[in-house]
Amino acid sequence: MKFYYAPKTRSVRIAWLLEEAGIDYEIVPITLGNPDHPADFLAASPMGKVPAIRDDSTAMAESAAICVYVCDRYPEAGLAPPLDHEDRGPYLYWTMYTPAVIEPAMAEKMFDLEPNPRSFGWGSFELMISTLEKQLEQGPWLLGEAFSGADIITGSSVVYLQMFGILPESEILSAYAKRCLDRPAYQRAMSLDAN
Ligand SMILES: N[C@@H](CCC(=O)N[C@@H](CS)C(=O)NCC(=O)O)C(=O)O
Repeated sequence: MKFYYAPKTRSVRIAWLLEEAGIDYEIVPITLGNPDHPADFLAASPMGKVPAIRDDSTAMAESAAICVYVCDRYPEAGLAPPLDHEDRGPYLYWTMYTPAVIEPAMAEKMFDLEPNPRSFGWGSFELMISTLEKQLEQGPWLLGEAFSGADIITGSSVVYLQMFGILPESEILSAYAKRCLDRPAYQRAMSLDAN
């Protein structure tokens, strides 16, 4: 698998995913802001954004989409409930929670937008946090005892919220971020940034 990567970006999510899944990958370093990206990268990522991958004939970007693809394509990694499992719906919901809810809510917070929970598709920053907190009350993971791809996408976002200093005080969410960071695969993913 080719992994289009840039350090200190959302690429860490996919590095974490590939490390958890035990998939061999070749890093293709991408220089952000370069007006002349390689054609094979742009074919995978039309907006020129990382992370992106190429796996045989499949080329794609968008971290949550990559996560769903990899977990389904490599089921032996055990990172996604099967199609007919009762956790499949919650797994997809919490994987998509990052692009659909957390990231727009982060923009609301960081750019000081007036909250409008009924009109904004992401609800509001506060609602995003309280909904996540409620889901993780039991834990340890979003689906309970089973760690899944949803924790990679949404767990990495909770780590980002903490890094950006906008994670409200929450024992539940801080403990969840720590559980994610403590995973050896996350550590290996982060060590790529150090190289
Ligand atoms: N929704 C995308 C966001 C990707 C994204 O915005 N990546 C940033 C790096 S964190 C990027 O490539 N920015 C470069 C640019 O826009 O030129 C995902 O989750 O994969």
